[in-house]
Amino acid sequence: MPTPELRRAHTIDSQSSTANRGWRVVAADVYCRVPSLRITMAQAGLAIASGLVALVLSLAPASAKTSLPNILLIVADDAGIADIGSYGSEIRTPNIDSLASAGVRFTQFGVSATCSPSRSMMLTGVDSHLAGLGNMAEFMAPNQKGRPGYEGHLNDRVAPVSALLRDAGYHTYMAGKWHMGEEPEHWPASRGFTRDLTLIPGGGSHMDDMWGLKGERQLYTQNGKILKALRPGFHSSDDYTSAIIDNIEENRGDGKPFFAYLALQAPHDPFQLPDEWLGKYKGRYDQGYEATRAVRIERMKALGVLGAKSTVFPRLPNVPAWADLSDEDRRQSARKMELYAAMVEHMDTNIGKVIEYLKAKNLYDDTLIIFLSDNGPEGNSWDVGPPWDNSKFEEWGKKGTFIQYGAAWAQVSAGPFRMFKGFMSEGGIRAPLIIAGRGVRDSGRISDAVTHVMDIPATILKAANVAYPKTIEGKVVVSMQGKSLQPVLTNSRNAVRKTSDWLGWELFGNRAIREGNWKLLWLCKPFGPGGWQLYDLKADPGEINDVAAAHPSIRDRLIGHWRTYVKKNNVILPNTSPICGQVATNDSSK
Ligand SMILES: [Ca+2]
Repeated sequence: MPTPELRRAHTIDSQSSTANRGWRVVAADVYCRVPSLRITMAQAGLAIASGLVALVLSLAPASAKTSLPNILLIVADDAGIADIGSYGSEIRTPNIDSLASAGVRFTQFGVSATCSPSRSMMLTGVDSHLAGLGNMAEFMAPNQKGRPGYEGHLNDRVAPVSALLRDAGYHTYMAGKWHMGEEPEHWPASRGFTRDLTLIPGGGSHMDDMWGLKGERQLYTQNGKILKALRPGFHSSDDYTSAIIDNIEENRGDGKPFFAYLALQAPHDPFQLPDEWLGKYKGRYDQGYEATRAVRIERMKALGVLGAKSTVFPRLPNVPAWADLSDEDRRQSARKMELYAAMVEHMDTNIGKVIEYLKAKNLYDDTLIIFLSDNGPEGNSWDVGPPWDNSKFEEWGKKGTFIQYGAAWAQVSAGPFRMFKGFMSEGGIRAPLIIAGRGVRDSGRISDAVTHVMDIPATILKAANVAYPKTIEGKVVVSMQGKSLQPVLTNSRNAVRKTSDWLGWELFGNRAIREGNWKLLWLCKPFGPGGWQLYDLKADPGEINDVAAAHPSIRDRLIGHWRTYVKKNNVILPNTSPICGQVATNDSSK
């Protein structure tokens, strides 16, 4: 592979102060949004009823070098666990799959149900309700505003792994979507990244037009300064990847390791691709979503990433059977999935460019590579108006069009799991996680260890031999909650938690507690009963058999964990939520 040219084609505004941002992003322009999906009570009946020196010595073989590892963190935006080839997808992802072959695939990896809460935990190792993203900034409820943990950006009581690694002598590069604060003091450049190419808000066009949901101009930065324009022909996956490679190449060989955060915007909607990618999956989805989903689930079982007797959450009541669609509806629906699949493969191709670059420069073996998705697939849809224009079918997927695939195909992306992005059921909070490279032993393993996105910083800090601090810039830092995945990566133990350890979730008023294979779930009506349900995720990953009545003592113990979780993390249930409407804020038990 040729040495990448350093790109300086973006136009930088040398003034980066807020005052110069006359086109400042409107806070309501949210992409990482919440469900507009609404199903009726009757329809929902189905769902309800079915109701590193020391570390180097331990991470690497004794004969291995004692230098610090490079770290590459690759994040897909809204990719479902079943969208990745090595997790059962028909979508071609050979490069991500090569990481799976060289490393470990995790099957029980928990994230939050939307972007910014997940990302806050992924960079800090601390629960989102303590890190400042107790709710998404865009949906902060009146009773949450102004409260600690609900700043809507990474607050000053957490220590981002980027800042800790920078202070430990790492180069720290970021390219991609940020979504954790829009003021200059919140930007990546202010939170530990020495180089960046960043889409600051939660989403937008993948192309050079910089459009937000209403066609307004989105805020981008490069190395801490506002970008006035993107390179003509820009595509998010191509350009973020090039930026990361350019950054690594620029300082290669200077003796310092790097931490590179490739925060891809794909396959988040709008589905948009370079022209040569638009026809990649033509005709591939004419069989429809039920058939595609069934094949994926069988492949997941055959691959061993899903138990052979696993339950499957049924097709949602508001999703019509493929056979009942008109020919024109089938044509349009299949085309949306063709574009989505191409988004995933195009993203994978770019990930392949980084892997190829690392191998060509003899950096691969010294790099710990982490791939994950930040939340479940997006099953909710926007009503998008002008200037977006979807009126010409043959133009779909090009600049200026806004294609999204809706609940039916999101259920395909979620495999057997219940619901999708925005929900605390497994379809919203179970994501692919693959870790390969330096320090990972015994390639091609599948791990069912219960893991969480808060474990990512703990794993990175352990690999880099950096201690988690008690204070940062004179302020006390919230204690690390994540656990290093090192025991699993070194294949010394297939667990980082005891079976009695538990994890908690809350977003938009919906809640979950996981202890071993037990999961306590609270979904508001009509998505759940507006009360606790209990599931055995080993037997029932589809969360269709509520066993609370059969196991009251387990249910009550996990409710106790919920109360502890609320207290420990200062959880304030929102008094209004985009999914649940009015939430009973004092309801902590039933
Ligand atoms: Ca996301």
